[in-house]
Amino acid sequence: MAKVGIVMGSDSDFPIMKKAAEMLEKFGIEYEMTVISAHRMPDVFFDYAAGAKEKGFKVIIAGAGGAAHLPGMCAAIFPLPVIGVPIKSAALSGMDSLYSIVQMPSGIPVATVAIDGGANAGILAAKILAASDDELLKKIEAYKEELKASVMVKKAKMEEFGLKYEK
Ligand code: RP5
Repeated sequence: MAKVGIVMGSDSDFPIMKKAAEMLEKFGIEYEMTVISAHRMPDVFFDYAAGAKEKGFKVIIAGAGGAAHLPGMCAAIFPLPVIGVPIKSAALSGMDSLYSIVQMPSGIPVATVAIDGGANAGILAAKILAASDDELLKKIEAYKEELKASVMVKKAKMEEFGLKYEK
């Protein structure tokens, strides 16, 4: 059963939102991904958000651009955590998406990641699930070690070229 719902306002959001899916796959978390526009198909949207808990979702990752109401409206209906991904828009470079998603009224939080922060949304969803899943927590700790190792490789390469780190 999918534990995470990934929803985006348009297929044009997919290149960013697939990064969330890739992270969930890395951690072995089942997810369901779909396109639903809160503005263009409000009835379909409402059924999705209202049925998400019964489907077994523990977290929803919602991405949208422009007047980005999808994450906030998911959070208004779904009682568990919603992570919002502001998609970079053509007109305002994603500032519109960011403000639309992050400025939620008190009582209805959306955990907003960076503009185009699809990967971090996936990691954050994994961390939320890891609070009650020790096996998953171990995978996240291993991932943190991977990140450190990748920077150590970069550090070594830099030093090879004579650039010293001061510490
Ligand atoms: C939003 O409008 C979507 O999330 C997308 O980021 C943006 C543009 O949608 P399209 O015109 O590409 O379908 O609802």
